[in-house]
Amino acid sequence: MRADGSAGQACYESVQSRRAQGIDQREVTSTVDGLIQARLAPRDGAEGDWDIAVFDKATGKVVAASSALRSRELAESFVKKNQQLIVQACRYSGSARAVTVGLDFLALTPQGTPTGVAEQPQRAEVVRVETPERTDKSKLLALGLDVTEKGDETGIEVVLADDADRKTLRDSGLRSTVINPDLSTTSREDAAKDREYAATTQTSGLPSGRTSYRHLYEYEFELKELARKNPKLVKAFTLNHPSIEGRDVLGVEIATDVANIADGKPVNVTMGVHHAREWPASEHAIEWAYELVNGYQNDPAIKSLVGKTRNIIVPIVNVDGFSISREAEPKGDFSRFDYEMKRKNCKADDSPSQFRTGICKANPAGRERGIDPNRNYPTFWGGNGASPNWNSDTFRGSGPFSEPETRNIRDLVSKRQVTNLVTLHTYGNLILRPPGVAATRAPLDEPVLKALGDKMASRNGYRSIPSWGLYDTTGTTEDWSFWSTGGLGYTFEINTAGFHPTYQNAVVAEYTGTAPAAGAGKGGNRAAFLDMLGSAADPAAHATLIGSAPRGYELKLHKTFQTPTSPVLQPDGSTKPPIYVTDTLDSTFSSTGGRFAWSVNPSTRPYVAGRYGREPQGPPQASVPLANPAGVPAENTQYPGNPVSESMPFTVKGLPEVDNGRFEVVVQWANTDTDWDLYVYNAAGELVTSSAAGGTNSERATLFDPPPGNYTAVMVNYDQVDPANPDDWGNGRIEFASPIPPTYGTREAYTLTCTNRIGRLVGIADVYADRGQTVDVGEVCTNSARANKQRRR
Ligand code: 0X9
Ligand code: ZN
Repeated sequence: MRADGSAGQACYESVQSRRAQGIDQREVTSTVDGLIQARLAPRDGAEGDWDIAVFDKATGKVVAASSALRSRELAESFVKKNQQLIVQACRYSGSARAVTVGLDFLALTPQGTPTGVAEQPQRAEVVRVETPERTDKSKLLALGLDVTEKGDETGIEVVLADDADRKTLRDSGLRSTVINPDLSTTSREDAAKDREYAATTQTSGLPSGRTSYRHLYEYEFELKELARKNPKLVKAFTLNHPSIEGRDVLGVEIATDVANIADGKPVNVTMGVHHAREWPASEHAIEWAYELVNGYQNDPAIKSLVGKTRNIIVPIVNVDGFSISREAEPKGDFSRFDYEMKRKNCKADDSPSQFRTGICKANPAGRERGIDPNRNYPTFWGGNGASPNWNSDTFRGSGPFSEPETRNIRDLVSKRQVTNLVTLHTYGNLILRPPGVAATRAPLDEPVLKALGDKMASRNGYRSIPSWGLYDTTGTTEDWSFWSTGGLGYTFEINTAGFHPTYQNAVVAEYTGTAPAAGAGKGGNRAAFLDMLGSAADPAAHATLIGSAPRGYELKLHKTFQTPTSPVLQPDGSTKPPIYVTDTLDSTFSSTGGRFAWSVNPSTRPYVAGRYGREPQGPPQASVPLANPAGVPAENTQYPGNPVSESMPFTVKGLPEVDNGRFEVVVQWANTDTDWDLYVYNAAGELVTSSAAGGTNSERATLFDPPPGNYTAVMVNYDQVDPANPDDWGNGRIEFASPIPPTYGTREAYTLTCTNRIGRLVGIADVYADRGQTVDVGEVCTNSARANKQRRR
């Protein structure tokens, strides 16, 4: 197709006149009941920016579209046999007058699979599984069910897609209660509410005013429009690696004088949709882009923060998955062919051969195809908390960074000084910080990470906890970015109602901090993101290099290191040695002459810096016996709904007398078929820890760093073999232990080099910089710099 001028408009908006500037069209008739794929490719090497849209001729409604930054587009959606279609190509900008269009039609069976008959969809439900102990969590995770992030100390919500899942859970012996008996109905109701909201609402309170979940092509177009309308402030860019299906992945950078990416300002990254079905994640990310652009014009506080930082926003990391989920028929039944609930990417290489065929939207493995991009990063990769099985929702992939999605983020984070990073997910109302694995222990930066996480949580009403607090995960985004670069990284789990509940609740209310969001009246995610931006702008939260360099000289910071993955768990339960992954960090500062300040991450990787802990300031408290009151309370499986139980007060002392790193409440009884459960409350009546295992003859509830004060242990008689002859608990006691001291590892340096205007190396130095530190590297562009710097050690 060809066009002489550019249209500069949204190709998907409407069918244009054939004569309109920058437009070309073809009419085609679908040969199938199935899918259309319309691709654009550059012609004769001329790139430019062309977009594509496919319309239903009868109604003029858009069927599929794609609007990325170059002329490599894939528009894909469902069509009916003999449907009349208009394929419209639009020249958005650039000098390419022609572009190549390719159309494919793919027949599908009614079940949405190209090869066979789909199994009957079954009832999908959400249950809350009681996991009072970490061992219960491990047991649950080993079942391979679809575990959500909605949970707390004693339980977690799990999606059961079918009878097989129900049987798996039943056979495990874990206790559960139904939260939502029919997800499919909820999904359809939510879609209807979304249509109603969009039809009756002119503009929402969001920065963009948007009222409905965007399509991939809308994200793409809006990002480039933000850049076109604000050329000095916003730059849209294509990440390095196209997706498996060949889509470009887009981001925007927002900064004063945006083109000058080597100006030394700290970089704040916000991204969404590693997981296809988590649509609110990308909505919050793109709204944040609008927030910064609007705020730069209208809000002096935001303008000031934007002026001190560079902001990168990648709303959709997993574009293939998102497109499929967003364009799918809403089923919400979590069956294999429920593409709406797809989580992973589209890689098929690791599947058995019969599942390696077909395009992602129509393949025999359905939504089970692909790799979980949030298990594919190298840090702790291959350990517990990810699956080695191709069809698991947490499949880790064939190796660390095997996927284009994770490589894109790797390239971004390795080439810039990303001091702050938020990766958005749904759901659970959580702000999670590293580490994802309990055994790793907290980093030395724990107080910094916790303080910022807690501050953001005070805005959106989420719980701020270390990631492992819910359950172990390995190979996640910020576990790599934080432990390898020192940039402060968090996962947000937005909303509590599901992966993409109603737009009004999960996006508008949650972003703006209005009812019914947990952050109502507190500022919402908008305010949490502003806190993150404030942290990026705060030199105390990262490190700063100062010195002087002639105009036009380039400073480079370089670091190469290796990090082992976890020992690699195999599907048969055996373990192979860890893989050593080499990371190379390279960033650039471009001198404008004279004194400079360059905001950077600490030179020592948190991974080798040490682990957080506390030196004991005194001995631990002596063990306290827990006396069993007379009698045995009646059996009670409904606690705390039914309060029947036994309560035993105890007191925890503090400094200067004792220093408790933790306490454990321990109780025992005779028979493992008897079941007592243990709950511990503080003086304010808050549950602080619990232990409610089944199949044991003891319970053990732990609280770390317990504040001194009065506590109450509560024993609930969950089950007796012979209630007439009860097996009472005994030997109750509170045991105390000292805090674990911190450990200190090694320090690492950056290699700082300076090249002059013709690219010759004129200075080199090792630079050590800690968090919060400002390090003067002096006249680094003179040859004596190396000697100077080495003395500084
Ligand atoms: O599992 C994930 O990748 C994230 N949760 S989600 O439900 N959005 O898929 C969170 C990972 C970090 N969480 C834990 N370590 N628990
Ligand atoms: Zn997620």
